[in-house]
Amino acid sequence: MDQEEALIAYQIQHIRQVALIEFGTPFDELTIREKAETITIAAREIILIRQAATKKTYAKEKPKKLYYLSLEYLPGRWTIMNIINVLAFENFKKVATLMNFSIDEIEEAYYDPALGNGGLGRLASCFMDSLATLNYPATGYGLLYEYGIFKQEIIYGTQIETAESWLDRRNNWIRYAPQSSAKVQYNGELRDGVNKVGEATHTLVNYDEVTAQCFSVPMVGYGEKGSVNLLKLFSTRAMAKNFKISCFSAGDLAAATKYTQITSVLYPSDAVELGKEYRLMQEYLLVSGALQDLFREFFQDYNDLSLLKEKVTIQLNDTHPAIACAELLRILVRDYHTTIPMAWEIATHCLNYTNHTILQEALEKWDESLFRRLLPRQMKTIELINQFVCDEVRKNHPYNEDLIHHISILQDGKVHMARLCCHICSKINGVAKLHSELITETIFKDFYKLYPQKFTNVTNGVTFRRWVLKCNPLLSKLFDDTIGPGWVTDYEKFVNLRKFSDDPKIKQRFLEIKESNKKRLIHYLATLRKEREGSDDSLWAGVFHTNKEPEQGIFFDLQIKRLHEYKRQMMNALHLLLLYKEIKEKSYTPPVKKFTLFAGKSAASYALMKDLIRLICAISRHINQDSDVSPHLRVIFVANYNVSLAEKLIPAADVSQQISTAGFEASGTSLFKFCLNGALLVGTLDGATIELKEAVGDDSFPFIFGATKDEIFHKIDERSYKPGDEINQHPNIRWLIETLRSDLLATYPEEKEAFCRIASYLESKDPYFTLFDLLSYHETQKKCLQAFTDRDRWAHLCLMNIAGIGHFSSDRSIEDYAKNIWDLKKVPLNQQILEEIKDIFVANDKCTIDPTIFKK
Ligand code: F58
Repeated sequence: MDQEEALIAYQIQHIRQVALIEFGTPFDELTIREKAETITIAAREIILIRQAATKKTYAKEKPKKLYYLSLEYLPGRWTIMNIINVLAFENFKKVATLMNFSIDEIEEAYYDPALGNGGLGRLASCFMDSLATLNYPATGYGLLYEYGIFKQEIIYGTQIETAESWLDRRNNWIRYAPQSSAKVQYNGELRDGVNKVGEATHTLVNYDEVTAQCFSVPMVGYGEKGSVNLLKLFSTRAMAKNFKISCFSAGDLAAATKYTQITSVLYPSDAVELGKEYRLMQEYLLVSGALQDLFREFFQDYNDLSLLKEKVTIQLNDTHPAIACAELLRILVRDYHTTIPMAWEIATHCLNYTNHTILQEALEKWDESLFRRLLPRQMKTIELINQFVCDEVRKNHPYNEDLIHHISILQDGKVHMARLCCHICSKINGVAKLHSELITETIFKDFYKLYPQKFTNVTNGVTFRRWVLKCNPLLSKLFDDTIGPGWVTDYEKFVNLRKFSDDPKIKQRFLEIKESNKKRLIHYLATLRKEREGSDDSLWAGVFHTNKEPEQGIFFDLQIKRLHEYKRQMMNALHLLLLYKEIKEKSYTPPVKKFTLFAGKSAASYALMKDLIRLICAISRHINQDSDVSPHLRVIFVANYNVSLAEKLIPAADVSQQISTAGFEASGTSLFKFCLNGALLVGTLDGATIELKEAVGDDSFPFIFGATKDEIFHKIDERSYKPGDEINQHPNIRWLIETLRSDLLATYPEEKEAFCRIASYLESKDPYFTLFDLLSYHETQKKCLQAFTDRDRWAHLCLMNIAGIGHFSSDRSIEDYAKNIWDLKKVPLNQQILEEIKDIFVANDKCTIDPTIFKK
């Protein structure tokens, strides 16, 4: 038996052993779910070894550490990704064959961790991957929501939200971490006091105390040298102390479970008072838990608080954890007896803030009264901070109360969280160049005047490990064979793909890979339908096929992202209606068959976007059933978009739609995943598209259209945009509005009402310039179909696009943060420590290898 065979034999035996220990049943007799758990537990061994070695390495080196605070993560499934990251996947495939299980089934056995809404949460997860891969000492903090983002079902074209109980089944990657659990106080009254150096302090009495139990998940870096950092998630659920039995005895179950419920749901609706209170409770739970853990770790290594500045950096992912700005100051003065100037010095050095949007409605503001009642100490601290910063500003800008009005953290009965961040944080970054510029000109204009040195940019990126290595093995192999396998961790290698963009064999191979990914996707969608509806007929009616075999050469056009007005799925829907009209009237015949696929969730309370889902589904139904149009065009809406679905959709795309109103998409991140998987971008000059275009080169980026940010902002400032003018000037647009109000698409009254609402909205407001950009969009889409017919040129363009993607690896983003914001150094995993820990495992391993294993 050679070394590789011995390893495989060991792994098989290990899996069999785990099956017996965990389930008391031989592996072959387990259910798929049990098999998946068994494999997870077996795979965990090497990861726990690396985790222990990482911890010991950090303990030895005592490096500066990053504490990343985010209310959201969207990690995607862990098991297969982790196996890939520890370089065990090739062997694992052989194990799967020998043990007769399907890797896909194992992957599907777990639910997606549903801990985030969209881009912001997914970005946090890409960053966790890169931090571990690049050996940066970092811990992520978040919440373990019982019900994460809702599960979306589409029933008769309507979005129905159901609770996603992703944690129902146990997940073996999540482990209780009692040493990081924390006590968190809410409500109560303040008693004045002084600390040991005479600074005024406030002590809380008569408060409610909640235990935040901590659970940790290994964040597994890629490759032989990857570190294993931790993601620590707090939960209040299963803690007996959090259940107020006295309230229960008095007949008030709601009061009894008030604190066990804090982490029940991801961002509960903020439309009602209770919702707001829960959200604020969640935010403080995370902040308090994380900061307590941070100090615990710090005092394990040091006893001098003046070192905190050198040893700790904290990143706030949006303002959701902004209370940390007040809490860090408060803890330093109240619990660690620093002077206020020293606390200020530390906090303003350690904290940093990333902004993800310029949308006013997304900037967090809390009612002062609620804040004061729930978090009296933090409110007191904010008042002191505000007094201080306003005094300072008044000193430097006398008689300028207008400025104070704009920068005061407390204004009009609200606590402005972004303003708190701007005053306290050391660095404030946007997520793409355009966005970082825009925040200094719009929402943070006054702060930019006060603190220009704080503002910087870090353009987003995505991890190439999940977003091509895992989800697109065929294309990954093509990269191995062209630019060499180093691309997985060396994003700069991608430029070398330019050399292959004119190589006929490579182009042909690229096209074949795309075709095969499309086929794989269609088969997957068909099985989904079958599972949900008992029959896959409706799916096959929705896609191009011959006898339930996907047709070849179809153009796949994807728009997959959260539904929002500014993302303008509406414009895509209207474009499809126009296309329908032209095909029906025979004024235009698409040069290639086009398959448009939408996916994305709408916030439960976002009525207009729920109407839009109805519209897209109605358009889909109408087009797919029309015998004149459906031979050329098909449209489907795929329910319940999440990370795992994205992994299946993106490798099959020919183009992606990045068509936001210029200026409103801070960055976007799916554009990078599409590009990496060889899809071209149809879009506006917005967010990171501008930088991607620059990196790829204009000639290879031909499908840009629409108004620029300057045009849009000019029109907004002048209030000069009148959607009615578009309707009057363009018969096609008029036709669209009339069609929405007609009986063409609607099949029942609710649909008719929804489409009429959309028509009125477009006609009277159209705040995101849908009608304004629509016609140039429509033409660009047609140009795109035409371009697709030249297969050779298309393949060349795709390869040129991939060659430009390197810069948009989250590894590069993390290097930028490390250098420009965190001043963080890499700490390579100590190989001697790793070997020592491995030895302990081997010495205690009772598993003997059965030499006949390959013969059975
Ligand atoms: C997104 N924001 C941006 N927010 O929209 C996107 O352009 C950017 O690429 C991405 O962040 C990463 O920087 C985003 O996802 C949310 O999901 C918020 C969650 C909390 C409520 C408001 C939306």
